[in-house]
Amino acid sequence: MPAPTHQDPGLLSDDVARFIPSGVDPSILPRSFALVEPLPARAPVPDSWSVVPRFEGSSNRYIATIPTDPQTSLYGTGEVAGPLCRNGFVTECWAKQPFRIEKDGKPAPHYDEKSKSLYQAHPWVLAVRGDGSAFGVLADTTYRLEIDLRDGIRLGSAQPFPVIVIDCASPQEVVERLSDLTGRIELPPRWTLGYHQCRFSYYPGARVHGLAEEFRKRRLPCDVIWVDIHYMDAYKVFTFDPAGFPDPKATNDFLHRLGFKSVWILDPAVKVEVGYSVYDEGVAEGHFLSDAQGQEHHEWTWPGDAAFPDYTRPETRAWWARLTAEFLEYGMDGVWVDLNEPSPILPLGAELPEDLRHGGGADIPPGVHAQYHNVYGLLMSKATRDAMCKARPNRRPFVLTRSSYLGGQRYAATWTGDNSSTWEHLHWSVPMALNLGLSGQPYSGPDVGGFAGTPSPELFAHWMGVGALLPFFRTHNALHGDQEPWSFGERTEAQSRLALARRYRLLPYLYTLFHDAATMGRPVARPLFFADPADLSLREEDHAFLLGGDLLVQPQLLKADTHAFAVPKGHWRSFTLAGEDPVADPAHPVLRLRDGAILPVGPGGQTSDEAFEGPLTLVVSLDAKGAAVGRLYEDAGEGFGYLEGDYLLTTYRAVLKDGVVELDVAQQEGQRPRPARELHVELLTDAGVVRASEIDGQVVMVQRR
Ligand code: NBV
Repeated sequence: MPAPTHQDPGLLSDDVARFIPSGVDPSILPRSFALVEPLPARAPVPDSWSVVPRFEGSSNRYIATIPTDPQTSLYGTGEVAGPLCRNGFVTECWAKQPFRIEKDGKPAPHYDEKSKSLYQAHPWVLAVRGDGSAFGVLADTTYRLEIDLRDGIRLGSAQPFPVIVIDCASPQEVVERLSDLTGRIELPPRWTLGYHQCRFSYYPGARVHGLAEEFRKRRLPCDVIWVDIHYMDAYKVFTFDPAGFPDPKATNDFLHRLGFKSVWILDPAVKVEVGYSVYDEGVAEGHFLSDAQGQEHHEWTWPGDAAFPDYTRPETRAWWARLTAEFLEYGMDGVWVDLNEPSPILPLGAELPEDLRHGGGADIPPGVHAQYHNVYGLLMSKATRDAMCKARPNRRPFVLTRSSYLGGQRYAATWTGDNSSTWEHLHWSVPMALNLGLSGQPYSGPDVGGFAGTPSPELFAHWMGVGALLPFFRTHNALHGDQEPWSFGERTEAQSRLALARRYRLLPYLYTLFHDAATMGRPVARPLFFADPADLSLREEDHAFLLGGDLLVQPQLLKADTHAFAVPKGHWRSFTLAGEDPVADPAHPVLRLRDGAILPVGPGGQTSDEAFEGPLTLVVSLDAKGAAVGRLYEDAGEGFGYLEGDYLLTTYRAVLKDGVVELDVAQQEGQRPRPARELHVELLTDAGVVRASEIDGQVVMVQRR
């Protein structure tokens, strides 16, 4: 018989409890990296607490099980390919660069729904019961952990681990409570919400300039150009290729003049080369991981034999931050940190030995790589983010990381790694972003068009269509064919232009959602079941999704798409944004607005700055009672003035009274002056859109307070 569960006196708040396996001394449990701060228990867990894990095992296998009934749907587990609903799946929390052996016998990056581990580790499950109430289970360990969801929830690891349970009336509340525990994103610089163009790699610098000019010439909105590893001198981190990128500052200046921002990549691995200052400093100051015998450990990566910084050491994080701050002097606006699972390159799939030694320091105890592997990316992200804040105290940091861990949203946004140019991967773009959002990371997106391979024009157009409506919107590809919006001919370019126009018009709403993510931990892209958690028919819908609470997105994600969308109760009126070609094109998701909602829409533009200037349109969909409400968050888009009150959060309200729709500001918060701008109102009715002046001869009254 397994030992009975010992209930640690562990009520952390009214709806959060921590459990520790019996016989395990809590003081030997490793430090938590998921939690923002250690959480002392307030009181014993009450007898009425319903979700109690059952612990079993000892010595080298620790199991915690939580039975679930057949109506309970399981989600989360972080970055996973395949369907949104995770019942029946097994995930291994172990950050890993996935690959497969191709027909030619060579390994290539690849993942699919059978991949148990991807680049990030989120030891977290969200369970939604039949009645719509929900609980979440957090295994508070950084060690390798198996999450088996084939029959209830079964968590297994070689090390003992505490389990934190959050139990609430709805999945939304569970996700918000999770963000109280593991932190929220910082409000990102507004430009990062625009379109990003990337490839492996735009080389040389002149090509980067040409690319930027092409976007402006073709009038395709774009905010950010990305610079991948070929800018480095022989792939040595913090160096520049003298032939291709002799003057990186000039490249950044050029981009800035055209209204672009730039993000440049950094890899953790440092080439072993005496005379290369980064390596020499690393050796002299003891920054690299060593083996059990104390020998510096090397792996084969892009630059050849390389050593790996030990980010558990505060001195190493400070060293990395100093190098990054110096790098930023060339004018990069953001930093992309890659390969930080960490992944050697050859042989593909190789991993750092689990017995490597991490030095730790301050609040991180020394330990083996088995303990710190899963937080390598999180600690690298933190060091990089800290560097950005220190180097530019008046600018918001932007870091994109490939590897991360539960809570990593505190330091960086993420993307879903090396996907492929297939319809299947287009589909997974949606559930992957949704499950990341349900795991605390609201800021993610796929490589639009697919990283490996070249998409057909049709696939690229569909990917642009849906990518424009996911939180992070970046096209990226490997060393294959071109993947710019104009690379697939005129029709695809026009489709891409429309996808971009939608994104840029929706930016005010999206930015409001990012504000909600930063302040309340609400995901930006949300599963459809958030609209009605007790409606079982919505649980497996993973083509359609919600942006915020009001906008329903119905994309065509498969080539021959026969998907029948589940739709929440209520009246979700479809609409097009003014200026859109109303001819239905399956590359563009159908947009529907919830009845009772007001959607703030901007004028669009070539850059995100333009998209926040000029007229504001409020798209109104009245509910059966003739009322609607919507919110708009505005601030400077950059800097930290918003923390001192320089923002404006407006709640607009529309009410139908005697045939007149009256619209006013129901509430406002913040001290930022209301911009003087035209306000347009569009009322969605069952007969179509009516603009303010046309509403049946009646007038829309806009009252400002
Ligand atoms: O830096 C090159 C690539 C990058 O483009 C990609 O997005 C990362 O996921 N990087 C991986 C290293 C090499 C991959 C084959």
